[in-house]
Parts: sequence; C-alpha cells; structure tokens
Amino acid sequence: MKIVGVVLTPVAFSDPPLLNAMGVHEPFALRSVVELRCEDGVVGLGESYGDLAFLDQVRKVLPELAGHDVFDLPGLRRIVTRVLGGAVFADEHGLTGGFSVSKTIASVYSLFEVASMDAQGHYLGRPVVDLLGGRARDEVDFSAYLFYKYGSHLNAEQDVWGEVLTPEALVGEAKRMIDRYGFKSIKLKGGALEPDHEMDGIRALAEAFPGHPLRIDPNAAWTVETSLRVAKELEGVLEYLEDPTPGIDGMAKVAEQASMPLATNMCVVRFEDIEPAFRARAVGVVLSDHHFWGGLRDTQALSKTCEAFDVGLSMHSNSHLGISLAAMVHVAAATPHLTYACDTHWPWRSVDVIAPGALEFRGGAVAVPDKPGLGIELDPDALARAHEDYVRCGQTKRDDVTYMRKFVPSFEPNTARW
Ligand code: GKR
Ligand code: MG
Repeated sequence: MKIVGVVLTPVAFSDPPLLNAMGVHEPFALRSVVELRCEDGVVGLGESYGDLAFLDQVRKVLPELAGHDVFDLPGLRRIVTRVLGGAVFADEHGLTGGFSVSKTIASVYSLFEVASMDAQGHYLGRPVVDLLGGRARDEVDFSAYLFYKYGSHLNAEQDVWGEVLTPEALVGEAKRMIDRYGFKSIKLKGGALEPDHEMDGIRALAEAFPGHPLRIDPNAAWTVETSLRVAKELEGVLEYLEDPTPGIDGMAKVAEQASMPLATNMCVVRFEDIEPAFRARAVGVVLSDHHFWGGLRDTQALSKTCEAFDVGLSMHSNSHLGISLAAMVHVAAATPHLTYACDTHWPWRSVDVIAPGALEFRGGAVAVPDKPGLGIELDPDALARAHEDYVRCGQTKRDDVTYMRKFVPSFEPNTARW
C-alpha cells in the first residue's frame, strides 16, 4: 500500500509549570503530528517532538516518501538514513541523554514507523499490537508521574494543581492524580529541590500510599556521593532510583553500593550504549521510549536484549498527546519483558488531538484498543486549534532553563550540582 501524501502539523498544548533539574516547563509543550495518506484512503498517524530542530530533520524526509510502500519498513529506514546522513538533532533540554546521528535517525524513523504501522493496521483490519506479535497483556499499567511545581505560569492565574513545593502538597498532588486515574505506582521527578527535601517528599508518599512502588528521578542532578547517601537513606523505600548521577561511570559507582536497581533514560539511549553500560553493571532497568529508540519494533528488540542480560525494562515519557499514548500502549502490550509500570505525562495535559474515548485509564492502566491500527481517530478541529496555538505561542524549542531564569534570574541547571 503506497504513500500518496504526507501532512506534518506542528502543535502546541498548554503545560503547567513543572520543575526539573533543567528549570521549569514553559506554558506550551510542542509536538508534531504526521498523517501518512495512502492509497485507498487509508491514513496512518504518528506523533513525536515538536522542536524546530527536529521538524527540520523530518521535513527533509517528507518529499522522499511518496510512492513508498508502508509495509516496507527496512526501506523506510534506508530512506531516513540516506536523507539524514550525518545530521544531528540536538534537543536543548538535555533530559534524555546526549544526541547523535544514530539517535536522530532512530527518532525520525520512529515517527514514520508508527504512522506506517497504523496504516498497515487499518489496511488489514487489525490492531497494531497484533502486527507486533500479539498481546502479552490486555492492559498496560502506568505510574502517577508527580512533579514539584509552581502554582502558576508568569503573569498567569493559579492552575488547577496549585503550587507543589512541600511534602504535604506533593501528597495532595498524588492523591488527586491517583483518585482520578487509579495509578498503583508513583514516580517523582526530582532534581528540582534540595535532595533532603525530595527525600522527605518520598517518605511522605511512602506513608500516604503504602504498597505503592515508588521511584525518584533527579535527571542526574546529584553527585555520586549524594546519590549513595540517598540510596542508603531510601533503602527499602524505592522500587528503583532513576538517573541519580550523570554518565555510565558515575552510575556504575552508585550501582555498586545501592541496594535498589538504578534505572536510566539518560546514559543508555541507543543500542551502542548497551555494551558499555551493561558491562559496567551501571543500570538494572532501562527506560524504553519508542520516540528515540527507533520505533515500536526496536523497542521490542531493546526489551529482548535487556531480558537476555537480566536487566529490567520500564518506559520513559515526555509531554505527549494521545497518538503517542496509543503507540506506547500497543508496544507495551506486545512486549512480554516490560517489568515495571510505564511513565506518562498524560495527566498534565488538558487537550488532545484525538477524538475522546479510545484511551481510558482504569486502575492506573489503559486497555489495549481493539480497533484497527492504533485504534484512535484524529479530531481535525482539535488538531487545527493545537496548530493555531503552536503558531500563536511562538515557541520553537523546549527551553526550561531560559524560562526558569524569568522566575529565578541566577538559576543554573542542576546537573550533578548536589
Ligand atoms: O517532563 O520535565 C520533564 C521530564 O524531566 C522529562 O523531560 C524527562 O525526559 O520524564 C523524563 C525522564 O524520565 O527523565
Ligand atoms: Mg528519567
């Protein structure tokens, strides 16, 4: 089934002022939506990053896709590799590890692979999970992804979540999220406040939600020494400790003494990172993310590799909309070795580009859609509104650091500062 046209739409959606080691989320998060228009009126959907640097790479590939068969995924990868050559898309937020030629190719390929598989599913009348080998599970567990946050954006009214800078407010945020979505595990984005303050937050969560596995992810904001202190103090409390410190060597030093596994979406972000990281025993859990690991099928390959080395697999997220959530659900359902609840930023967004109802959270899990393809439909009016927001907001990249300096002029990113 041949591609006859491709529409790429950059979109923006409002995002609360969430804190992390690099600063604070800007008023809008950016994404890209791709529609692969195929013969017989079939359309395949994909979603990925919306930074201009990424869109520039994607745009180079678009003219090469006409006439390509959506079932020819190796051919798709060859096109992306040929067109992008030595290009590197460098994200500015730095929260998903370094960028490289192979990661750039994997990221751009992934956008079109997902859309191709959605189109394949529509053509065959089967859900994407079936095209990936079938269901290892009928529903996919997600974790409550908590953030410290400011109460409002600059010059704006307080948002519905309010300010969250204390353990009490953090428990309130978790309660609100768990009441609404039923999450059974909890992840705290750390690296925003002093480590002792964040440990108090974790202890408050452990007390308020007994039996809920807990994780903290400071995005490499801590030194090896601080990471070891946190690991010691939170022994028996954390399910895993995510990216406490930068680099494979630093992670290996922490892993050697920490009692809980270390997880990462920063020091193992490409297949080339696996050998040195696993050899150094730096990580016990890899956070997959089809957006930069080369799509849905490469995510399954990552899972198999982790299984062979007795390393766990979880799933990373960034601010995203429903097309990405659908893709995450299908690949997670088709991946037997996925040993932890997946991350999602879903609760933080308030609009979407897909028609409502296809993806619902019950008991913290999303049932795998039965309908063909990803099982979702684009809402053209919502897409148009999100594109207008993209044009109106004027943001062209994610830049948490510069925005943070409007709140705290002397702010410096926290990477390994504590
Ligand atoms: O949304 O601020 C955020 C997160 O910090 C995100 O950008 C990270 O990539 O969630 C991610 C993570 O697990 O590191
Ligand atoms: Mg992380």
